[in-house]
Amino acid sequence: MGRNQLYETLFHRHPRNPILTAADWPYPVNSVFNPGVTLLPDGSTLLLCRVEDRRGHSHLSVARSPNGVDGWQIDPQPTLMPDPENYPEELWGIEDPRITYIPELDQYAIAYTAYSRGGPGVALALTSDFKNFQRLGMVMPPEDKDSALLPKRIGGHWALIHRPSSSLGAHMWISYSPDLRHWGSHKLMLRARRGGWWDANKIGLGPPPIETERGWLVIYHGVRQTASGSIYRLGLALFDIETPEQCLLRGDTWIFGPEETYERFGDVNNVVFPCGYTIGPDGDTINLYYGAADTCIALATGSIQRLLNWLDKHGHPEPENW
Ligand code: BMA
Repeated sequence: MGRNQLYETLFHRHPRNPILTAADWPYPVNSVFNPGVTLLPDGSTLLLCRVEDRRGHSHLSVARSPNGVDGWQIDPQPTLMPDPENYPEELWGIEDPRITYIPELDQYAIAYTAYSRGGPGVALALTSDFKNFQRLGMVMPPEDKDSALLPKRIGGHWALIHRPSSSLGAHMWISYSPDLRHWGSHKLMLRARRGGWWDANKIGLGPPPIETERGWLVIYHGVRQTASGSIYRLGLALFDIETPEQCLLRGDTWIFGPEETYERFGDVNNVVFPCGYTIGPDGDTINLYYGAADTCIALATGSIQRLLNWLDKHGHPEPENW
């Protein structure tokens, strides 16, 4: 139940939330949250979950379900562990994966946060079976996170959305590469607002962008600093298909935020943090999977057409980014 029904509800929480918790895990863990998501060719849902152990370090583990709601089969051991001997940037864990299926490679690309003494950076890995992974190493140095690869080349180049941080704020950027290893042509994509806004100073990509006929539909998180800590909420923006750094529409208000107990209270209070979704057979239903309070995994469902309608009504073009 939303706090104020006069705001349109775009995402409806599943009645069985939270759908996955540490209690479901086949080995000892502290928390499971922020999963990357993909629909497998057999129609089942795969979550690549961030799993935190009691050292405080995260690894990634696969949970599969025929209907995306229950009957989860969880890998009996961690699926992808940090490998600090070969990849020192993973010393303190790997976090927050975003999965993109890349038709040209017939592989899934996973953009994740690699965390170490140098800070959090963005790493890439490729897989075709979620058992064997080919690491491409760190592609964006610290401090950078909240990254996903677009599913196809833009003007002949791969495109990676990410969120570097500086003393002037944490904004969304997009960078381009001929080979997934060397990145340049960096462009500012979406700015955090300033001052009293819900998305002031710090924003980041949520799940990978949703490709629509109108453009790339982006769900992003905004972080509000308050006297009792941060509040992570979600906003909407639309970007040009051929020039994804060009923002066509951005909403002013958040569309989803922590309201239920499992979102408000946990290891980190007041966090909803989606890293992936599936699209239903109708091509319109979006099942958004999100970490709740850095503790468990929840599901909310919406309609892509309604998200676009909402942006038409409430969004406006962004002024020149730079
Ligand atoms: C962000 C990321 C997320 C986390 C969120 C709230 O910076 O580290 O993994 O869910 O903070 O703690």
